[in-house]
Amino acid sequence: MSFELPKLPYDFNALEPHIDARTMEIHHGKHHQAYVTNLNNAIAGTDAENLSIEDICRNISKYPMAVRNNGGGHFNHDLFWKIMKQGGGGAPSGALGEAITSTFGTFDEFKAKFGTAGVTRFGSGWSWLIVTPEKKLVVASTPNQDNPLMDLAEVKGTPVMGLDVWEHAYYLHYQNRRPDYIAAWWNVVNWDEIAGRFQEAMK
Ligand code: MN3
Repeated sequence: MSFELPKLPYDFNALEPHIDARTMEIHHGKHHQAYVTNLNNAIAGTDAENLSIEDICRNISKYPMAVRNNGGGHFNHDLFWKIMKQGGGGAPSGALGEAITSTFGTFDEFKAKFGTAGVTRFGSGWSWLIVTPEKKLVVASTPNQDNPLMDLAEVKGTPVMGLDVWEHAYYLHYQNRRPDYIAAWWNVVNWDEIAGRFQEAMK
C-alpha cells in the first residue's frame, strides 16, 4: 500500500482573500505531494507500508528521519486542508466551545494562546490544539513536520486542529508577516470539522 495525495475538499481560490489561490495550489500540489512521494520512497519494502499514517506517527522514533519529516508532513497537511473551508470562521459552539471556554477562560484567550504558539515557533512548524491522554485540551507547538501524535513530541495528544506556520503557507501573500497570516486564518477555520475531531478524541 502506498500513500496518496488527498484531493483538496474545495477549489484553490476558496479561501481567498485570506489564503490566495496560488499559495494553495503550490502548497497542496507541490509541497504536500512531495511529502507523499518521499514518504512512499522512504517506507518502500518496510513494514510501515502496511500501517496507517497515525500508527507510523505514534511509533516515529523507530523510523529514519525521512519518515519523520515526510510522514509528519503528510498527516499534518491532510488535517490542515480539512479543518479549513470557504466561509469558515466564527467561534465553535457545543461541547467544543464549552471545553475551550472552561480550559482557556474565553474564546479570545484561546485564540491568543494558539496564535502566540504559531508566532513564536522559531523557523518552521505548527501550532496545535490537542486532546491529551487525560482528555484535557492543550495548546502546543512542534518544529518542522513533527506533530503531537509522535512518540517523541514534547507534548503528546490527539490533534484536533493544527496551523501550518511554515513560510510556504503564507509567504507569497504575507511575506514576513506571519502574525497577519495567523490573524486572517481564523476566517477560514472549519469549526464543524474540528468539533467532530474533538468528539472523536474525547471517546
Ligand atoms: Mn505546509
